[in-house]
Amino acid sequence: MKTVFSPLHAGHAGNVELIAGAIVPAFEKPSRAEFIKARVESEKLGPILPPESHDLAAAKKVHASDYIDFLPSVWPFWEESGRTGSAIPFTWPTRGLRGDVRPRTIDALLGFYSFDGGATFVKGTWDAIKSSYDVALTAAALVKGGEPSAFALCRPPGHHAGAAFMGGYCFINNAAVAAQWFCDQGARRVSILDVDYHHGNGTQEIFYRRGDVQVLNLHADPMTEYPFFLGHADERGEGGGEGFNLNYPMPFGTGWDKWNASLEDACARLSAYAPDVVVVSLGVDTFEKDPISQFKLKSADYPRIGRRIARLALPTLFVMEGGYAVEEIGVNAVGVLTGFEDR
Ligand code: Q9C
Ligand code: ZN
Repeated sequence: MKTVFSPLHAGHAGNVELIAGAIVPAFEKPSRAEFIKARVESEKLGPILPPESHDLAAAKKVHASDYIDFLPSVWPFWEESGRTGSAIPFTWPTRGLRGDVRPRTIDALLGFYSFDGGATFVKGTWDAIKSSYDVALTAAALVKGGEPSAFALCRPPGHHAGAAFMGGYCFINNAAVAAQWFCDQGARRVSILDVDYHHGNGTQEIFYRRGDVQVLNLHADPMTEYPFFLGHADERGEGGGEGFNLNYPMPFGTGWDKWNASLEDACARLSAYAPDVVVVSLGVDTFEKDPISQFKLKSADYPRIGRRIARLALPTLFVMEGGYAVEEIGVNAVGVLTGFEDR
Protein backbone atom coordinates (compact mmCIF):
# COMPACT_ATOMS: atom_id res chain seq x y z
CA MET A 1 0.00 0.00 0.00
CA LYS A 2 1.28 3.46 -0.86
CA THR A 3 1.48 6.13 1.85
CA VAL A 4 1.24 9.87 1.20
CA PHE A 5 3.06 12.05 3.70
CA SER A 6 4.27 15.65 3.94
CA PRO A 7 6.99 16.92 6.31
CA LEU A 8 5.13 20.25 6.50
CA HIS A 9 2.94 18.78 9.26
CA ALA A 10 5.88 19.40 11.61
CA GLY A 11 5.39 23.17 11.56
CA HIS A 12 2.19 22.69 13.56
CA ALA A 13 4.18 22.32 16.76
CA GLY A 14 4.50 23.66 20.27
CA ASN A 15 0.78 24.17 20.70
CA VAL A 16 -0.76 23.98 24.14
CA GLU A 17 -4.19 22.89 25.29
CA LEU A 18 -6.42 23.32 28.29
CA ILE A 19 -7.38 19.97 29.76
CA ALA A 20 -8.74 19.14 33.21
CA GLY A 21 -7.93 22.63 34.43
CA ALA A 22 -4.30 22.64 33.32
CA ILE A 23 -2.51 24.18 30.36
CA VAL A 24 -0.34 21.39 28.98
CA PRO A 25 1.64 20.66 25.80
CA ALA A 26 -0.85 19.62 23.13
CA PHE A 27 -1.36 15.86 22.80
CA GLU A 28 -1.71 16.34 19.04
CA LYS A 29 2.02 16.79 18.36
CA PRO A 30 4.42 16.20 15.46
CA SER A 31 5.98 13.01 16.86
CA ARG A 32 2.64 11.28 16.19
CA ALA A 33 3.07 11.44 12.44
CA GLU A 34 6.78 10.69 12.66
CA PHE A 35 6.19 7.49 14.66
CA ILE A 36 3.63 6.35 12.08
CA LYS A 37 5.94 7.15 9.19
CA ALA A 38 8.79 5.26 10.88
CA ARG A 39 6.56 2.22 11.28
CA VAL A 40 5.43 2.41 7.65
CA GLU A 41 9.12 2.23 6.78
CA SER A 42 10.13 -0.52 9.22
CA GLU A 43 7.15 -2.69 8.22
CA LYS A 44 7.87 -2.04 4.54
CA LEU A 45 4.24 -1.18 3.93
CA GLY A 46 5.17 0.37 0.58
CA PRO A 47 6.50 3.58 -0.96
CA ILE A 48 6.04 6.92 0.80
CA LEU A 49 5.08 9.65 -1.67
CA PRO A 50 4.90 13.42 -1.27
CA PRO A 51 1.53 15.10 -1.87
CA GLU A 52 0.67 17.08 -4.98
CA SER A 53 -0.47 20.65 -4.37
CA HIS A 54 -4.19 21.34 -4.87
CA ASP A 55 -6.13 24.58 -4.87
CA LEU A 56 -8.81 24.97 -2.23
CA ALA A 57 -11.80 24.26 -4.48
CA ALA A 58 -12.22 20.71 -3.13
CA ALA A 59 -12.19 22.05 0.45
CA LYS A 60 -14.91 24.55 -0.42
CA LYS A 61 -17.18 21.74 -1.59
CA VAL A 62 -17.61 20.54 1.99
CA HIS A 63 -16.69 23.67 3.97
CA ALA A 64 -18.04 27.21 3.80
CA SER A 65 -15.91 29.35 1.52
CA ASP A 66 -15.46 32.10 4.16
CA TYR A 67 -14.32 29.50 6.71
CA ILE A 68 -11.65 28.12 4.37
CA ASP A 69 -10.48 31.67 3.54
CA PHE A 70 -10.26 32.41 7.27
CA LEU A 71 -7.79 29.59 8.04
CA PRO A 72 -4.68 30.99 6.25
CA SER A 73 -5.49 34.47 7.59
CA VAL A 74 -5.34 33.45 11.26
CA TRP A 75 -1.61 33.63 11.90
CA PRO A 76 -0.97 36.90 9.97
CA PHE A 77 -3.97 38.47 11.73
CA TRP A 78 -2.70 37.19 15.11
CA GLU A 79 0.73 38.76 14.53
CA GLU A 80 -0.75 42.03 13.21
CA SER A 81 -2.73 42.15 16.45
CA GLY A 82 0.57 42.18 18.36
CA ARG A 83 0.26 38.64 19.66
CA THR A 84 2.80 35.87 20.24
CA GLY A 85 2.39 32.32 21.58
CA SER A 86 -0.51 30.22 20.25
CA ALA A 87 -3.78 31.56 18.84
CA ILE A 88 -6.50 29.76 20.82
CA PRO A 89 -10.28 30.33 20.66
CA PHE A 90 -11.91 31.18 23.97
CA THR A 91 -15.39 32.58 23.37
CA TRP A 92 -18.24 31.14 21.33
CA PRO A 93 -21.63 32.32 20.02
CA THR A 94 -23.62 29.68 21.90
CA ARG A 95 -27.34 29.69 22.79
CA GLY A 96 -28.59 33.22 23.46
CA LEU A 97 -25.81 34.91 21.48
CA ARG A 98 -25.64 36.01 17.85
CA GLY A 99 -24.02 33.39 15.61
CA ASP A 100 -25.17 35.13 12.45
CA VAL A 101 -23.02 38.26 12.62
CA ARG A 102 -19.39 37.84 11.61
CA PRO A 103 -17.29 39.96 13.98
CA ARG A 104 -13.96 41.65 13.23
CA THR A 105 -11.20 40.95 15.75
CA ILE A 106 -9.02 37.85 15.73
CA ASP A 107 -10.29 36.68 19.13
CA ALA A 108 -13.89 37.00 17.97
CA LEU A 109 -13.24 35.27 14.65
CA LEU A 110 -11.42 32.37 16.32
CA GLY A 111 -14.58 31.77 18.36
CA PHE A 112 -16.93 32.38 15.43
CA TYR A 113 -15.24 29.62 13.42
CA SER A 114 -14.76 26.98 16.16
CA PHE A 115 -16.66 24.91 18.72
CA ASP A 116 -13.91 24.50 21.31
CA GLY A 117 -10.41 25.60 22.30
CA GLY A 118 -8.80 22.51 20.85
CA ALA A 119 -7.92 23.98 17.44
CA THR A 120 -4.86 26.12 18.07
CA PHE A 121 -2.57 27.97 15.68
CA VAL A 122 1.14 28.64 15.57
CA LYS A 123 3.14 30.05 12.69
CA GLY A 124 3.36 26.79 10.75
CA THR A 125 -0.21 25.67 11.32
CA TRP A 126 -1.75 26.79 8.03
CA ASP A 127 0.99 25.12 5.97
CA ALA A 128 0.40 21.93 7.97
CA ILE A 129 -3.37 22.10 7.43
CA LYS A 130 -2.86 22.66 3.71
CA SER A 131 -0.34 19.80 3.47
CA SER A 132 -2.74 17.45 5.30
CA TYR A 133 -5.47 18.38 2.77
CA ASP A 134 -3.05 17.77 -0.12
CA VAL A 135 -2.07 14.42 1.40
CA ALA A 136 -5.73 13.32 1.53
CA LEU A 137 -6.48 14.36 -2.05
CA THR A 138 -3.27 12.83 -3.42
CA ALA A 139 -3.99 9.51 -1.70
CA ALA A 140 -7.62 9.64 -2.92
CA ALA A 141 -6.35 10.03 -6.48
CA LEU A 142 -4.22 6.88 -6.07
CA VAL A 143 -7.36 4.91 -5.20
CA LYS A 144 -9.32 6.52 -8.01
CA GLY A 145 -6.43 5.60 -10.32
CA GLY A 146 -6.81 1.92 -9.52
CA GLU A 147 -4.82 1.23 -6.36
CA PRO A 148 -6.87 -1.12 -4.14
CA SER A 149 -6.01 1.08 -1.14
CA ALA A 150 -3.89 4.02 -0.04
CA PHE A 151 -2.86 5.59 3.26
CA ALA A 152 -3.20 9.35 3.72
CA LEU A 153 -0.88 10.04 6.66
CA CYS A 154 -2.72 13.25 7.51
CA ARG A 155 -1.71 15.59 10.31
CA PRO A 156 -3.48 17.61 11.60
CA PRO A 157 -6.52 15.32 11.72
CA GLY A 158 -9.92 16.35 10.37
CA HIS A 159 -13.04 14.56 11.58
CA HIS A 160 -14.14 17.12 14.20
CA ALA A 161 -14.09 19.96 11.64
CA GLY A 162 -17.56 20.82 10.35
CA ALA A 163 -18.76 22.86 7.41
CA ALA A 164 -17.83 26.16 9.09
CA PHE A 165 -15.93 25.34 12.26
CA MET A 166 -12.71 23.87 13.59
CA GLY A 167 -12.20 22.07 16.93
CA GLY A 168 -10.73 18.98 18.56
CA TYR A 169 -7.32 19.45 16.85
CA CYS A 170 -9.08 19.56 13.44
CA PHE A 171 -9.31 22.30 10.78
CA ILE A 172 -10.09 20.89 7.32
CA ASN A 173 -12.07 17.64 7.34
CA ASN A 174 -9.71 15.56 5.21
CA ALA A 175 -11.94 12.46 5.10
CA ALA A 176 -14.98 14.54 4.08
CA VAL A 177 -12.97 16.33 1.40
CA ALA A 178 -11.82 12.98 -0.01
CA ALA A 179 -15.33 11.49 0.08
CA GLN A 180 -16.73 14.52 -1.74
CA TRP A 181 -13.90 14.34 -4.26
CA PHE A 182 -14.80 10.70 -5.01
CA CYS A 183 -18.43 11.79 -5.55
CA ASP A 184 -17.27 14.53 -7.93
CA GLN A 185 -15.14 12.00 -9.79
CA GLY A 186 -18.21 9.88 -10.49
CA ALA A 187 -18.67 7.65 -7.44
CA ARG A 188 -22.41 7.04 -6.98
CA ARG A 189 -22.09 6.17 -3.31
CA VAL A 190 -19.27 6.60 -0.77
CA SER A 191 -19.10 5.20 2.77
CA ILE A 192 -17.08 6.81 5.55
CA LEU A 193 -16.22 4.40 8.35
CA ASP A 194 -14.94 6.39 11.34
CA VAL A 195 -13.17 4.19 13.90
CA ASP A 196 -11.55 7.02 15.92
CA TYR A 197 -12.34 6.89 19.66
CA HIS A 198 -14.15 10.22 19.44
CA HIS A 199 -17.33 10.82 17.47
CA GLY A 200 -16.63 12.40 14.08
CA ASN A 201 -19.08 15.23 14.61
CA GLY A 202 -17.78 17.29 11.69
CA THR A 203 -18.15 14.46 9.20
CA GLN A 204 -21.66 13.73 10.49
CA GLU A 205 -22.70 17.36 10.16
CA ILE A 206 -21.33 17.73 6.64
CA PHE A 207 -23.19 14.73 5.20
CA TYR A 208 -26.23 14.63 7.50
CA ARG A 209 -28.79 15.45 4.81
CA ARG A 210 -27.22 13.38 2.05
CA GLY A 211 -27.93 9.87 0.84
CA ASP A 212 -24.91 9.58 -1.44
CA VAL A 213 -22.42 9.48 1.45
CA GLN A 214 -23.06 6.95 4.21
CA VAL A 215 -21.41 7.86 7.53
CA LEU A 216 -20.77 5.13 10.13
CA ASN A 217 -19.25 6.21 13.43
CA LEU A 218 -17.87 3.95 16.21
CA HIS A 219 -16.98 5.97 19.30
CA ALA A 220 -17.20 6.65 23.02
CA ASP A 221 -20.68 7.63 24.21
CA PRO A 222 -21.01 11.44 23.98
CA MET A 223 -22.97 11.44 27.25
CA THR A 224 -19.60 11.06 28.96
CA GLU A 225 -16.94 11.76 26.32
CA TYR A 226 -15.82 14.54 24.01
CA PRO A 227 -17.27 15.99 21.77
CA PHE A 228 -20.28 15.56 24.12
CA PHE A 229 -22.85 17.34 21.96
CA LEU A 230 -23.24 14.96 19.02
CA GLY A 231 -22.89 11.25 18.34
CA HIS A 232 -25.97 9.65 19.93
CA ALA A 233 -27.55 6.53 18.45
CA ASP A 234 -30.77 8.34 17.52
CA GLU A 235 -28.96 10.64 15.05
CA ARG A 236 -29.74 8.82 11.82
CA GLY A 237 -29.66 11.56 9.18
CA GLU A 238 -32.32 13.93 7.92
CA GLY A 239 -34.30 14.44 4.73
CA GLY A 240 -32.53 12.70 1.86
CA GLY A 241 -29.92 11.57 4.35
CA GLU A 242 -32.34 9.73 6.63
CA GLY A 243 -30.93 6.31 7.49
CA PHE A 244 -27.51 7.08 6.03
CA ASN A 245 -25.88 8.22 9.29
CA LEU A 246 -25.24 5.51 11.87
CA ASN A 247 -23.74 5.97 15.31
CA TYR A 248 -22.35 3.28 17.60
CA PRO A 249 -21.73 4.96 20.98
CA MET A 250 -19.99 2.68 23.48
CA PRO A 251 -19.21 3.03 27.19
CA PHE A 252 -15.87 3.66 28.88
CA GLY A 253 -13.92 0.43 29.26
CA THR A 254 -15.07 -1.03 25.94
CA GLY A 255 -12.68 -3.75 24.75
CA TRP A 256 -12.36 -5.79 21.58
CA ASP A 257 -15.46 -8.01 21.87
CA LYS A 258 -17.94 -5.20 22.30
CA TRP A 259 -16.13 -2.86 19.91
CA ASN A 260 -15.90 -5.61 17.30
CA ALA A 261 -19.65 -6.28 17.55
CA SER A 262 -20.19 -2.63 16.52
CA LEU A 263 -17.65 -3.00 13.72
CA GLU A 264 -19.45 -6.12 12.45
CA ASP A 265 -22.79 -4.34 12.41
CA ALA A 266 -21.30 -1.29 10.70
CA CYS A 267 -19.60 -3.46 8.09
CA ALA A 268 -22.86 -5.29 7.37
CA ARG A 269 -24.63 -1.96 6.90
CA LEU A 270 -21.81 -0.73 4.73
CA SER A 271 -21.91 -3.82 2.51
CA ALA A 272 -25.69 -3.49 2.14
CA TYR A 273 -25.19 0.12 1.00
CA ALA A 274 -22.74 -1.14 -1.67
CA PRO A 275 -20.60 1.98 -2.08
CA ASP A 276 -18.07 2.42 -4.87
CA VAL A 277 -15.36 3.36 -2.37
CA VAL A 278 -14.73 3.39 1.40
CA VAL A 279 -13.00 6.18 3.31
CA VAL A 280 -11.76 5.03 6.72
CA SER A 281 -11.27 7.76 9.31
CA LEU A 282 -8.44 5.92 11.04
CA GLY A 283 -8.05 6.93 14.66
CA VAL A 284 -6.17 4.61 17.00
CA ASP A 285 -7.05 6.43 20.23
CA THR A 286 -9.19 3.37 21.08
CA PHE A 287 -5.92 1.89 22.38
CA GLU A 288 -5.81 0.78 26.03
CA LYS A 289 -2.82 3.04 26.79
CA ASP A 290 -4.08 6.14 24.98
CA PRO A 291 -3.51 9.05 27.37
CA ILE A 292 -6.85 10.84 26.73
CA SER A 293 -9.18 7.91 26.01
CA GLN A 294 -11.07 5.17 27.85
CA PHE A 295 -11.35 2.16 25.52
CA LYS A 296 -9.28 -1.00 25.92
CA LEU A 297 -8.20 -2.17 22.48
CA LYS A 298 -4.81 -3.92 22.36
CA SER A 299 -2.13 -3.72 19.68
CA ALA A 300 -3.08 -7.20 18.45
CA ASP A 301 -6.63 -5.96 17.75
CA TYR A 302 -5.63 -3.42 15.08
CA PRO A 303 -4.68 -5.97 12.38
CA ARG A 304 -8.08 -7.59 13.00
CA ILE A 305 -9.74 -4.27 12.16
CA GLY A 306 -7.79 -4.11 8.93
CA ARG A 307 -8.67 -7.69 8.01
CA ARG A 308 -12.39 -7.02 8.51
CA ILE A 309 -12.24 -3.89 6.38
CA ALA A 310 -10.42 -5.84 3.66
CA ARG A 311 -13.29 -8.35 3.61
CA LEU A 312 -15.56 -5.55 2.37
CA ALA A 313 -13.60 -6.02 -0.89
CA LEU A 314 -13.91 -2.36 -1.87
CA PRO A 315 -11.41 0.33 -2.88
CA THR A 316 -10.32 1.83 0.43
CA LEU A 317 -8.72 5.11 1.42
CA PHE A 318 -7.32 5.26 4.96
CA VAL A 319 -7.18 8.80 6.37
CA MET A 320 -5.26 9.30 9.62
CA GLU A 321 -7.21 10.90 12.48
CA GLY A 322 -6.43 10.61 16.22
CA GLY A 323 -4.29 8.43 18.47
CA TYR A 324 -2.01 9.79 21.17
CA ALA A 325 0.04 7.03 22.81
CA VAL A 326 2.96 8.05 20.61
CA GLU A 327 5.16 5.04 21.36
CA GLU A 328 2.50 2.68 20.01
CA ILE A 329 0.61 4.86 17.54
CA GLY A 330 2.80 3.65 14.68
CA VAL A 331 2.39 0.00 15.61
CA ASN A 332 -1.38 0.32 15.89
CA ALA A 333 -2.07 2.49 12.82
CA VAL A 334 0.22 0.46 10.58
CA GLY A 335 -1.18 -2.70 12.19
CA VAL A 336 -4.56 -1.87 10.65
CA LEU A 337 -2.90 -1.44 7.25
CA THR A 338 -0.81 -4.63 7.35
CA GLY A 339 -3.91 -6.46 8.58
CA PHE A 340 -5.80 -5.06 5.60
CA GLU A 341 -3.10 -6.50 3.35
CA ASP A 342 -3.24 -9.73 5.38
CA ARG A 343 0.46 -9.93 6.09
N1 Q9C B 1 -8.82 21.60 24.91
C1 Q9C B 1 -9.08 13.63 17.75
O1 Q9C B 1 -8.88 12.52 18.22
N2 Q9C B 1 -10.02 16.98 24.14
N3 Q9C B 1 -9.44 14.67 18.51
C2 Q9C B 1 -10.37 18.24 24.76
C3 Q9C B 1 -9.93 20.70 24.82
C4 Q9C B 1 -10.16 17.00 22.73
C5 Q9C B 1 -9.57 14.52 19.93
C6 Q9C B 1 -9.48 19.35 24.30
C7 Q9C B 1 -9.94 15.67 22.10
C8 Q9C B 1 -9.94 15.80 20.59
C9 Q9C B 1 -8.93 13.88 16.29
ZN1 ZN C 1 -10.05 10.91 18.54
